This record gives sequence, C-alpha cells and structure tokens, in this order.
Amino acid sequence: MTYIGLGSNLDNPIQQIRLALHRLTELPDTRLCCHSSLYRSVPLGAMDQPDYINAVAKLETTLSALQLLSELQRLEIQQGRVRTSERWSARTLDLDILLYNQMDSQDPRLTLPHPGLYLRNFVLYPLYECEPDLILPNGQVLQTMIQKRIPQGLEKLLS
Ligand code: A4P
Ligand code: MG
Repeated sequence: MTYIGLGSNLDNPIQQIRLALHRLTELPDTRLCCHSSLYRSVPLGAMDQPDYINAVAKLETTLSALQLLSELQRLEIQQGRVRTSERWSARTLDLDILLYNQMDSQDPRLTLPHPGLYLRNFVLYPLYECEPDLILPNGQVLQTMIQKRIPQGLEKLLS
C-alpha cells in the first residue's frame, strides 16, 4: 500500500486539498482506497506563514514509485505550485509519498519512508485515521506512537 501526505497553506487550502483528493482518483493505474479527515496544523519551519491543511490518502497503484512521484509533481504544478529555493515555504499543494509498500530508499530524489513520517503530528494522526493497524517499516506500531503523543498544533476539521 502507498500513503500520500497532502499539505496546503495558500489560496484556499481546504479547496486545494479537496481538489487534490479528487485528482488522485483520476491517476492512471491507481485506486484511491480512502483518505483521512482534513486537519488544520501550525506551520513547521518558518512560522511567518499561514496554517496548513493536511490530510493523508491511501492508494493502491501499479505505477512505480518514481512514476507516481512524477504524477504527483504534475498535480502540484497543475494546482499552481511554484517552487522557490527556500525550503518549507508556503505552497498551494505539496504531495509527499510517505510510504510506498515496504520500499526503502535513501535517494534524495525519492526518500522512503518520507523522512518526516515518524516526527510529524500532521502526518501521524491522519495516517492513523486511514490505517489504525499500521506497523511502520521501523517496526513501530502506529497506534502506540499515537497514544504516546499529544496532538499539539493539530485540529481535526469537521467535514
Ligand atoms: N523527495 C524526496 N523524497 C520524497 C518523497 N518521499 N515524496 C524530493 C515526495 N518528494 C520527495 O520537494 C523537494 C524534493 O523532495 C522533490 O523534488 C522530490 O524529488 P518539494 O516538494 O519540492 O519541496 P518541499 O516540500 O519544500 O521540501 P521537503 O523537504 O519535501 O519538505 P516537506 O517535508 O514536504 O515539508 N507544516 C505543516 N503544518 N504542514 C505541512 O504540510 N510541510 C512542509 C514541507 C513544511 N511545514 C509544514 C508542512
Ligand atoms: Mg514536499
């Protein structure tokens, strides 16, 4: 199974995430199995930017990991993403591959699992909503991780 982290903090982020979830259903050779609620989260990194809306989607795909990455980058551009040289800057849409099956990759072009996966509330909580029984590739049980955390800086939105 493949899990995608969605994030937006520009140009009506709620609409951006809803549109991106719809576009994920249109990817070739891919099925959107389910997605989490939307969450509002305080920005990680530069604080002088708007709050983010984050969500996680679960996909089943026969695209390779690199094919999927380029499809996701196409969707980011389609939704007006402008890449700046500044890391973690505000964006209309960010689509990260959190997990691609059990694949492990240290390639900077595609690092798997995503390096932020184990650290970020705005990833772990929506991932847990999608897949409450998930065991992460490092052997950690997602439910146990959630139970030990405080959902600081994170607010689940009512749909
Ligand atoms: N890349 C490597 N691994 C992956 C992967 N697993 N999935 C490469 C997707 N891309 C991956 O990404 C830079 C390069 O990472 C890509 O060319 C790809 O080949 P980018 O999307 O252009 O840049 P970025 O997103 O600004 O950088 P980065 O390091 O990916 O940042 P993150 O981890 O995406 O974090 N705060 C809140 N509350 N919510 C957020 O969603 N997001 C970020 C960005 C910062 N603060 C946030 C949030
Ligand atoms: Mg990114």
